[in-house]
Amino acid sequence: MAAASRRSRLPSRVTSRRKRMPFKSPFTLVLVVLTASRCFADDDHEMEEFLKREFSLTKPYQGVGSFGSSHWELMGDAMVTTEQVRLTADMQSRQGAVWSRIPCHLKDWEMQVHFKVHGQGKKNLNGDGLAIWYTKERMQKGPVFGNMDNFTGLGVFVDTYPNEEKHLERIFPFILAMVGNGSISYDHERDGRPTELGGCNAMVRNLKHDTFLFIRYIRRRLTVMIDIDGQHEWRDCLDIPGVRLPRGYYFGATAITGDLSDNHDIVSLKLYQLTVLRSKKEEEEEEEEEITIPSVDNMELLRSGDGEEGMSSIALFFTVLFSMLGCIFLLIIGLVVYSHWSESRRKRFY
Ligand SMILES: *[C@@H]1O[C@H](CO)[C@@H](O)[C@H](O)[C@H]1NC(C)=O
Ligand SMILES: *[C@@H]1O[C@H](CO)[C@@H](O)[C@H](O)[C@H]1NC(C)=O
Ligand SMILES: [Ca+2]
Repeated sequence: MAAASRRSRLPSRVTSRRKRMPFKSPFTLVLVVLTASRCFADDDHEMEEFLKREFSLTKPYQGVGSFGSSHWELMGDAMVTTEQVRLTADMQSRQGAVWSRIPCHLKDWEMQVHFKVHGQGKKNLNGDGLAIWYTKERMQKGPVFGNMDNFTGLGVFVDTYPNEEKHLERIFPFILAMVGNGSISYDHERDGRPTELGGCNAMVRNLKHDTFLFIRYIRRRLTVMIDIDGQHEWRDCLDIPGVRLPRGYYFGATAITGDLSDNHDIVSLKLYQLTVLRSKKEEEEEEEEEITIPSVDNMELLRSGDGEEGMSSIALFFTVLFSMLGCIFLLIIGLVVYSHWSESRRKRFY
């Protein structure tokens, strides 16, 4: 379709890996593929990246929001200016979205999101956040950062408001990823914790410098990184293998405000096609089991980990409480026994 061009701005991790990956012969390639088992599987493959213009949204956003040539469609309160696509303005009860019109059939890809969240509200008096999507559905309004609930596919949320008051250990804004299969609901009151794949905190509001979010999907491994400190360095946010996403879904970005608000801006979305070398065996395996419903391997493990974490602080509290009570109890028993003993000793002596 559109002409592909080499990317200019690479996360440092990828750049360094590329340099030391020249496969000299098919033999070394096979060797590397064989030895590079699980942990390093995704990093030790040579990669090429091409910007796919038809899935990218960049200045000057030509034709976006009008019928006709644009590959992107606006919805709700979203509007285009010369500087950004503003999903919502800093006003109450807004919903806005921008959706790709073309389904994406790429196997391995990388989405670089240049975004901006800013507003008048003081910390925790702003909301609710924005989301980046790769889903079967498109152009649906709803409660999940402006998209429908029970979506099918991947959502990466920049959640700027803590709805659940209890999680003291979690600092907001918080970036969180979720995979839906059409019947999994996003729990807004709990900031999506029951269904999260993982995430990280990210102080992205009201910054002078540019902020980026980076979503990479290679060989069923989902990696989210952020560059928000103005240092042009990517920081890991989450990295999860065994994420099964069907091909032919749509990219989109949405945002929502409620009682609290913010400007939620997309400066650019850049999608890169990744050309990843696969062994014959891998190719065959992937051909055999075409993914039709999104899912995540070992989701129970991810969840139980979270459960234990939640338990542990309560468990710790009770452990400390009961050991203190136990100590006091033992002390009293000890004192009673001692006084009895010394009394009886006195009686024996006199
Ligand atoms: C979606 O995921 C839930 C929870 O993992 C599961 O119970 C349900 O069967 C899945 N639905 C489909 C259509 O696969
Ligand atoms: C989402 O799915 C859940 C569980 O399958 C269901 O109870 C709920 O009504 C659904 N919500 C919507 C908006 O479809
Ligand atoms: Ca929230």
